[in-house]
Amino acid sequence: MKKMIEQYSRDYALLREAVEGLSEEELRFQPTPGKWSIHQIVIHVTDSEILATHRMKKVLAEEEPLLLSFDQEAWADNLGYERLDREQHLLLFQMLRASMLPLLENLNPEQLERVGEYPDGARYTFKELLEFRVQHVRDHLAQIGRVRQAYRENRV
Ligand code: NI
Repeated sequence: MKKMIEQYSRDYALLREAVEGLSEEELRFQPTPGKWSIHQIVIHVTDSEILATHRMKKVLAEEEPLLLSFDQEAWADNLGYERLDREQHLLLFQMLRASMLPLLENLNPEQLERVGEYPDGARYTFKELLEFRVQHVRDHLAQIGRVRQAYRENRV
């Protein structure tokens, strides 16, 4: 659990590192029409974190609460991710993660096993929701790597 919390608290630095020093052209590059740019990925990661932080708090605070997911493509399309401020979203991600640390550092084993349920009946423990958070950033860091590769190939 200690390792999981360490990873959780390191993700902001990894995300920051992944975009640091890239040109605006590279950050805005879309590998194919409809595929997210690195800029859009950063906004998505933060929006996802807002909702997931809410879910994690619900599971800790309420008895088997209802969990809701979001239509990520609709959010990216209809909220004008292009126009949103990347720096603000990076800082928001940092604050969301940092604000959860006092909770995470004081969890007892029973709290880790608390459960929330999605409308389709899928049930997840707090521990699983936390693991998904670390995995989510890992997946999108890999995606950022692939977009950078496509950008380099596109330029030659
Ligand atoms: Ni995602």
